[in-house]
Amino acid sequence: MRFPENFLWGGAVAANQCEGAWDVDGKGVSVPDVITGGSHTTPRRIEPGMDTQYWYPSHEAIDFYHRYEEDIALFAEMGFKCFRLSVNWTRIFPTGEETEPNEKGLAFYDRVFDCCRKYGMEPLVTISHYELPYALVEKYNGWTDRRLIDFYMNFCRVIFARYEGKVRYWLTFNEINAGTLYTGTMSTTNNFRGFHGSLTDLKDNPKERYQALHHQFVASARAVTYAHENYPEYKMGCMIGYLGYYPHTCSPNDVLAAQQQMQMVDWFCSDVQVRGYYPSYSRRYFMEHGIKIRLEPGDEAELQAGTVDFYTFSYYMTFCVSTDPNVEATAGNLLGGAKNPYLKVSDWGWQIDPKGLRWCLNEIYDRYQIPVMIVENGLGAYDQKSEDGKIHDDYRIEYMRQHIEQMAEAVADGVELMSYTPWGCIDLVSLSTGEMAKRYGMIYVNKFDDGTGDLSRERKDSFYWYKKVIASNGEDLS
Ligand code: BGP
Repeated sequence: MRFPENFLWGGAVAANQCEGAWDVDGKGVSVPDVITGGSHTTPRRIEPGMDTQYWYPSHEAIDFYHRYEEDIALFAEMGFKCFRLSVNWTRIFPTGEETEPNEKGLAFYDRVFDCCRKYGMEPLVTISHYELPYALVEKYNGWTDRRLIDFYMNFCRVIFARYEGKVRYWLTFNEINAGTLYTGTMSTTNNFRGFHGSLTDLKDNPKERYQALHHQFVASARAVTYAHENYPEYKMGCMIGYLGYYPHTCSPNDVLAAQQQMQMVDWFCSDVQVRGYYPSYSRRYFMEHGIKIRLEPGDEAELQAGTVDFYTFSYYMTFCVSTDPNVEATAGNLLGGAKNPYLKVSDWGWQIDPKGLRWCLNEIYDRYQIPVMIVENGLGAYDQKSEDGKIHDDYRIEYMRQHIEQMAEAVADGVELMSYTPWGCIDLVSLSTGEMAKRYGMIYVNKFDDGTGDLSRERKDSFYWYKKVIASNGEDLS
């Protein structure tokens, strides 16, 4: 067997990209609820006015809130052993500051986790996946304010207690390293108080961003320590949006530039969360960029105490790094980079690099020596129905086959890989563009960017293929 016997095959979603029901059963307004839909060519906008001229894709999304039973039954039919999802903070604490949680929100996730358990599926729960009560942006400027650590801990304490016995694996923040990039302002650090307009006009403030990120590190460490002390069966993980960087040429300048990029984008956050302290290279980076992070007494001890049990990451692409400003660029989810002439790109211009996955897995495991999970991977593509009314997504099957082959190689290399949960196992709203047209699913959802569609679900060819892969524990990739 190429994969361990108890390997967790499954799929991944995030609350704000699939649930819809944005104002149902006491739910508050979350950051994604104020972000409009865009496209390949039109940037998304932050428009908290809820202006009817705009389309807000999270409001209905794919209505997982009302259709979770059907969806989880379909996942079970594929044979999922694991389902990664997130808890929407504003279902539990609508503004983030309430002292009592919203019972209807808690009850929803009870139903969802019970449904997973019914099919023997292990829930893997992201506590915060690119969402925050919008009220905390207006009042505190997002994570720049240290008081958010307390609000986050209230949230954690409530969900840890409520879902004991139903959930074992928790991730503190989705792609926490997005906070090292300007795009993190919208998605994770949420320091955009008072702003409305196109995301391309959102001003970057790295000093604020890194301070906000520090608060997330402390929040993550505190949640990990609290979980370890109170729920010994809980396993706590970090989650990194991993972007592999190759030097564009063998010029030492490019090699060093690639190394520095890897340090600050890929390793910095997990070095803090896995090792428990700020890495030495970050000191120079902060000094040279005029960034001074305010640490309170006790922060360092908390970071040291609250290290994670396992490492998880998303993997979509790799880039090249060049010191030549004229090289051709290519697109990405968190950041772009220099184009790699050896790689093909997706419909959205993301470079496809299965072997890069093996390389990343080896780098990660060599560095940390703790279990690793691939919690996102997949191909966003335009799916067209064929004459027979079906989606024959052989391109997606090919993408997954090649990546799973490289996972098997990495396991043979000695990497302790626990799971594979490809992103958007059911079509959902895209993070970067807000589109439905960018589909990742093995299950098609009849929903379109003009708001039409009856939300019905259909199996794509990849559905049957992945079912076979899971049934054979990754042996049959034909
Ligand atoms: C990751 C996010 C996900 C997801 C994915 C695909 O960065 O964690 O939420 O959306 O990227 O990106 P997109 O939806 O932009 O295609």
